Amino acid sequence: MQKKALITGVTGQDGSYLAEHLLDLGYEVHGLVRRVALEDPQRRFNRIEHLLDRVTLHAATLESYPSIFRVISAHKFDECYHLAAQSFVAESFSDGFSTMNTNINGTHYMLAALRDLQPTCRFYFAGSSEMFGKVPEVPQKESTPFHPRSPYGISKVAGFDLTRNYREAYGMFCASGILFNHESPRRGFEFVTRKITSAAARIKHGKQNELRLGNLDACRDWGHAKDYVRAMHLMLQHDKPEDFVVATGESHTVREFCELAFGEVGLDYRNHVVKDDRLYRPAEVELLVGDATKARTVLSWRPQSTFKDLIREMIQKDLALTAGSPINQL
Ligand code: G4F
Repeated sequence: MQKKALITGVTGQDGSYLAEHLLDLGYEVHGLVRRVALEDPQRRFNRIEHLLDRVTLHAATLESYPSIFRVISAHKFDECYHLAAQSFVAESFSDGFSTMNTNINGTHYMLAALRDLQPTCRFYFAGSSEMFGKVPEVPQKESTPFHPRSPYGISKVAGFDLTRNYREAYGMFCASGILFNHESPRRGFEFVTRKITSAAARIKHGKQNELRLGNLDACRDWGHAKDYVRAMHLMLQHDKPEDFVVATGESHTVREFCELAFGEVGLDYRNHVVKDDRLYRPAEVELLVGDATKARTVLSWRPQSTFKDLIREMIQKDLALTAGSPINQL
């Protein structure tokens, strides 16, 4: 029997890799997208352009329970991957209210609609290492207490708690992935990794002079998004609903990322990166590094891409983009 999956956030980095992965596994893939995206496909669907004839898209928004209810009442899904969110931490400081609204209510609407209409559908919630925030231990694992440091992190803790509550209260198969930072050539330009690789490529091609960054000493555990979507799928194939940390176990500073990325194009980052105090966050998460022992042992999940592979792939794509190559197959 062909399985049917619903992905919220299918047009994003993770959604696009997950859709590809599920299609390769023989799934029928459906995605929730905002109506504005359907009206502007060239810009909004650039990450899933190559999949458009193989996925079914439905107009709905996380702000509207009726729109979600309508889609879930019209189709029977085996698995639901809830990835859509306002995911830029810095933006959550500027507008915490809309981040909370979208991320918390959106998750609650998805869970409530599934409980009422399809309680046997397996549910994946995109939790985040931002939930750990001011970390009480290193590395962080499933049992590490949360201390979020941004409205975004707080909204993800609420989503995590809602997911666990639906599992405990209604016996639904609801699992959360606690995913550490994961990047790729499909990453949005507002996130620091893509900001760095695109700037390095543009500086190399003489299209930009400097790169302004905030905290260069923050440490992150950066993996490849393509590896991380495999973990999401494995979580929903497990015999019981549980939460898993997904991470590489390696942590690097933003400065090291700069050094390697600029090094890839033969430049010294120290000649181009300018520290800008305005880009610091009101409260910073200084150090994240995950212990994915549980995912490794229970799900047999392993990341394939190394930190250097990831940077090289992102730089190559940004060099091609900057040189004016077509953006297909990003
Ligand atoms: O790339 P970032 O914006 O990612 P951040 O805040 O770690 O969050 C990402 O990973 C989370 C998983 O842990 C996800 F849940 C979340 O949705 C998102 O995908 O920033 C990384 C670090 C921060 O410490 C930030 O302060 O880079 C530092 N940084 C320094 N200068 C900068 C900049 N970040 C950005 N975006 N832009 C800067 O100019």
